[in-house]
Amino acid sequence: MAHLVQAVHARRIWDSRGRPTVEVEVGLSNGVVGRGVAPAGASRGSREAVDLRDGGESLGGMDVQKALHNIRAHIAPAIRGMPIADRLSIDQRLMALDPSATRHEIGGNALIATSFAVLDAAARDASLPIWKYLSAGAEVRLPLPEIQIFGGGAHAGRRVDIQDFLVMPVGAQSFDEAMVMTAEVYRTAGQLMQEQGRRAGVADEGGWWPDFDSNEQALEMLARAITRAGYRFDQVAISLDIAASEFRHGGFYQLGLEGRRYTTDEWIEVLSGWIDRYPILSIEDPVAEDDTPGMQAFTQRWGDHIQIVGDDYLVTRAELVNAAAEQGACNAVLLKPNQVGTISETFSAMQAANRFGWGKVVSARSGETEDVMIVHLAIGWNAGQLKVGSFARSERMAKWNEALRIEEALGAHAVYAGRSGLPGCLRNPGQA
Ligand code: 2PG
Ligand code: MG
Repeated sequence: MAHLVQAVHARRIWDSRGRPTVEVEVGLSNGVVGRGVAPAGASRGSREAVDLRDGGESLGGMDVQKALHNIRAHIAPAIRGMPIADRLSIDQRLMALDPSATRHEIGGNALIATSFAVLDAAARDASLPIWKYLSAGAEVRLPLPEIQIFGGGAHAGRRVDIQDFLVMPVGAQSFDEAMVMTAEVYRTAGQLMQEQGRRAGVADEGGWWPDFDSNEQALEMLARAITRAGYRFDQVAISLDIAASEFRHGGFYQLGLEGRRYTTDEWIEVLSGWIDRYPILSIEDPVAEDDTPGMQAFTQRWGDHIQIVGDDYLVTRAELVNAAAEQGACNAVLLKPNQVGTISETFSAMQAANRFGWGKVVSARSGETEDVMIVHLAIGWNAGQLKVGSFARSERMAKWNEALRIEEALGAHAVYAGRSGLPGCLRNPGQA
């Protein structure tokens, strides 16, 4: 018998920054309940689905009562009575409630929390873990993780301009070993900061607070931490999220820390120098979301050597992935479900990336909860890469730990993506 959506319950909960967010529970006619939680970004692309917030004085304007109201008044009646097995139709009904790209009427937070809850309920109804429900028997791999060691940009009061200094354990043999390598590098980086009198707590996603005199100094410190932890750069490589939309003003890339401003061409020269000097294997949003010529020039120069990920630039939308591929911009997509609104649309963006042989990085947001849905998406869809912030704070660790449990459940069938999670034909950073 088909089990139907019977009840949709919305509540306010709190995220890792202590801000309100939306949680939804979807109850089925057979008593099964699925849950979903909306994450929240701090460095947001202007084309993203919006988090509907109440504005006004209370809670800094960030309360979510309007989004909760929309779930109760509009979403619940629209999906009640639909068969849970027909998840795509439910997502389509959600999309039809607010067809605008930015979902500003109904709220991207209301949509994604519901879409997540529906998937959770469908998997529970099938008595399967979400990753297994999604994979439907197809090949899965444990993702290559990207783990933040220093946080910056919008996640650290703009103490440095670059947002994420991350590592990728490309040379690990298993996800378990990848976590060991990460733990060693994270700990060593903390020790180095301590030795230099620069250890000052952590940023929003758990990476060490970036007390540096220049952006490049953070890169030097990261490379040193990898080496001191006992790894070669073909085992643990560097990845950067520049989040460049955040510091492009008036047509210039303006580095606050260094008091310098650059044209697009000059900025690409700065990044190229870093790629020449450090074992960088991936760069996200090297230029701003509206700098298409810059993204094309950067991809032309580096697209055969490193992964170039579009986050603000692509906002998890299939049509933007298609357009970028046609223009020769980017060779990988960041997949953040709340950036677009529903799981189905996130999947479409991934399928578009698949058609071009691009890399796919499933990503959490800087504002998170203990929810681990994102890990199941990365594994169940065989995306190859996963980014959920640093190696501290439980909203991050919950996700790495969930991947370890899934690796164990897969037993002898577990395959760690490692380097194969990246697009093909990149350079060997060991020779950088
Ligand atoms: C990003 C994310 C995660 P935010 O830019 O990739 O690091 O940040 O969620 O603030 O957009
Ligand atoms: Mg980003």
